[in-house]
Amino acid sequence: MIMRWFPGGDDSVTLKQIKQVPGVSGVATCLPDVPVGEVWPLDRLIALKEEINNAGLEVEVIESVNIHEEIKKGLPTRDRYIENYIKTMANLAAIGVKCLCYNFMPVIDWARSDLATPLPDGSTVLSYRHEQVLKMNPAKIADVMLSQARGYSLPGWEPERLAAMAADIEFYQSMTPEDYWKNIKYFLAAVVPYAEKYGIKMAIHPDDPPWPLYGLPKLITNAEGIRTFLSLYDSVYNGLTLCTGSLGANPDNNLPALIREFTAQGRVHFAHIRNVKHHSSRDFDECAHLSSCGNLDMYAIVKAFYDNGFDGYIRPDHGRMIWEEKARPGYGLYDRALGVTYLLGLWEAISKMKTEQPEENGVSSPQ
Ligand code: CS2
Ligand code: MN
Repeated sequence: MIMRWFPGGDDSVTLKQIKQVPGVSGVATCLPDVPVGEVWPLDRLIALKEEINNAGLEVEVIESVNIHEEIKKGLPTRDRYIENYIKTMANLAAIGVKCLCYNFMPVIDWARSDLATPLPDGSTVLSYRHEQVLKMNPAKIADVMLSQARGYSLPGWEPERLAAMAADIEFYQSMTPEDYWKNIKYFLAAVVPYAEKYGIKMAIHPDDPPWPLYGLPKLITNAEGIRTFLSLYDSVYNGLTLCTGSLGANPDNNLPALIREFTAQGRVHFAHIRNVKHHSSRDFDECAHLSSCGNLDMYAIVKAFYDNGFDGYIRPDHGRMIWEEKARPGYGLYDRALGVTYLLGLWEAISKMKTEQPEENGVSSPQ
């Protein structure tokens, strides 16, 4: 069990606080100030590892090394950025990173229409209203999101990416899904052999929200898209971050079934587990992790991971803002810590039911 943490003073949550959340052994982190496409310097990674280890935590997961737009666009200049990506992977391997989360979303990483929607209990959450998002142009979404970020960087919304946003969106609108798949395949063909060599499990994050937006290609949104993705490079090192909050925003996605399928294949390396409250098939609020607070069955979700031998990393995903906390939207300490405790509680109960059942039935367990 790990939690996401941002270094360099770009987080209201401290490593010491994370260390005090029972059951958390490490963090998923990144170097948010390295421009997308540049190599992450080894000396900075060594210092980062030291800082995290000194707090008694591990740094085996990176979230995310973002992919330069020219790779996603399939431009001839992509090779330089792919080379840099591989150099970054070598540096990550040198500090002992085992799992690399990234995404292949064109231009816009995750999108929401509001980052502080009040719930009846007075907490606030990130929310998404499809009509509202369609009415805003993408630059306006960026403004809304950044103005609500309380001064913290928003992962995936890097300034250099925003500058080119309008032109980039136009570029992708004429790209077919087939072409986009080809660009993903080209990237995987270049990078996965190095993931194998360095012992780093690649773990793509699904598109968030999991449906088309502004005519941009959105491919990693459901079981079928994930099957296609995994077939592009057949290696356990080409795997998934299975984010229940992202995939679960679409009520058509059957989360336990999806988790069973890909976990049993050994392709899920990182689980982001959170609940979501549907208002329609395209409108949702984020919510507390508990099953009763949203539309996902968290017991069935955790059980699907457990039953299929999941041995990767888990983190709670976005939390609500509660108890007057002032933090990066989605990434306060309190509600994520409650999420950790709930998820570990489910895990303990499920694992004990499994191991204790045979004795209860009078059947002796195998020696
Ligand atoms: C999102 C993303 O899952 C999340 O928490 O906020 O920022 C996610 O980390 C990236 O899209 C993964 O590459
Ligand atoms: Mn996620």
